[in-house]
Amino acid sequence: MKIELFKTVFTLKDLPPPGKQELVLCGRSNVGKSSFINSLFRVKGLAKVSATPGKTRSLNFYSLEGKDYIVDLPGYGYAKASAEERASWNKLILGYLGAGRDIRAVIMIVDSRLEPQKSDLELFDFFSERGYSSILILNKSDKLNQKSRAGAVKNFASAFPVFKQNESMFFYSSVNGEGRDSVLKAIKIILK
Ligand SMILES: Nc1nc2c(ncn2[C@@H]2O[C@H](COP(=O)(O)OP(=O)(O)O)[C@@H](O)[C@H]2O)c(=O)[nH]1
Ligand SMILES: [Mg+2]
Repeated sequence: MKIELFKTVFTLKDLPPPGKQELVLCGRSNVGKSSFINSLFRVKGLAKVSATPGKTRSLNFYSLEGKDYIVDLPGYGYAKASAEERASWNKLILGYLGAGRDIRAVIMIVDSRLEPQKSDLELFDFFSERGYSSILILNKSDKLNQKSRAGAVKNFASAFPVFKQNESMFFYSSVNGEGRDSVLKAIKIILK
């Protein structure tokens, strides 16, 4: 699938007009959202991979096949975020969600090496309370051994019972390509 950066949006008045199908990409800062985009679509350097968490404060609209959008949200709830920063995240995201757009699903990325974090649960609740369906990406799976992989399945399945492994919950690694085919397939089903 062909992808390119279409627009970087810092304020709501700069949102591109609605009408296209959109997939929302979210997760905590540093969880690997940019690497996910680059590896999924095999475009090096399309999304900037960052060493310092919490830098992106924009909505990045990527145009997929010239027709749909993948929208990369600013990282959510990183440890040092102030109340003010959280409020500005909320304002931007709520404004975006309330703008009458055709949002098909939310792709939520988590770090599979960690137990589900409070901010992962908050983020999931934020979208599910508003009626969005999600896919869960258990990222950085290249870092797991067999035992920690089994632990991750157990922990995430119990924290997020709505997800089914290999249907709506996938191990993923931008390093070794695990999960790429399955996630692309899931995306193609969502975007008609
Ligand atoms: N081992 C491993 N590291 C990853 C993976 N994905 C991202 N990273 C690393 O995690 C850090 C944050 O990645 P980035 O894509 O910028 O995260 P973002 O802040 O969510 O956009 C970088 O050092 C990446 O190299 C992965 O699948 N495996
Ligand atoms: Mg990023």
